[in-house]
Amino acid sequence: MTSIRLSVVSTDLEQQLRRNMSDRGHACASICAGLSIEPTIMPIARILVAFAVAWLPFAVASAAELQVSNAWIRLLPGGVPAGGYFDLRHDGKTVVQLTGASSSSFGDIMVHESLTEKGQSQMRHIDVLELPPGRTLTFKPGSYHLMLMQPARKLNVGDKIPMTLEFANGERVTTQFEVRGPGGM
Ligand SMILES: [Cu+2]
Repeated sequence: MTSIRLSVVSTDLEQQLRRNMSDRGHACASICAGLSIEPTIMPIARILVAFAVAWLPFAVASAAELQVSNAWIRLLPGGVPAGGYFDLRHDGKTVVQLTGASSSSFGDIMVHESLTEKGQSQMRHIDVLELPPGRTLTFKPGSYHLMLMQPARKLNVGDKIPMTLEFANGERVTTQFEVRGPGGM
């Protein structure tokens, strides 16, 4: 539970820092896009980072029920929305429901499933994806994927993009997604 509270705190804080920056009338688009923080705000940020690091051992211990691995983004040419893929392992006791994802790097993210119907490949929007205990959910090309739309900036192969998976019980799991080329994997 500690990890949930922690991630919510840091998200709120990031928003607050951004709000502070824009309240003060700074043209901070490029700074915000790079997620760096103005020098005057640094002391607050340092305290918060120290706080987060102090709690890290507890966060890791309690976040173990939901584990994301092999998280990557497939970058496609020509302005096509990128796809987000990962394995989600659930070692908890009850069913969890994945409801969506968010990232400051994308304006809109949807959970989709690719399927072939009558020889036509299509995508279906998914509101809630259930994951029973002891199972691994695999997002991969041709199957479940995160549809990553409205990129905040140009992505490059090798970039690491933080992405937060959101669950119906309020839990949030943030993972770094590695940007790869169309060949992926
Ligand atoms: Cu899609």
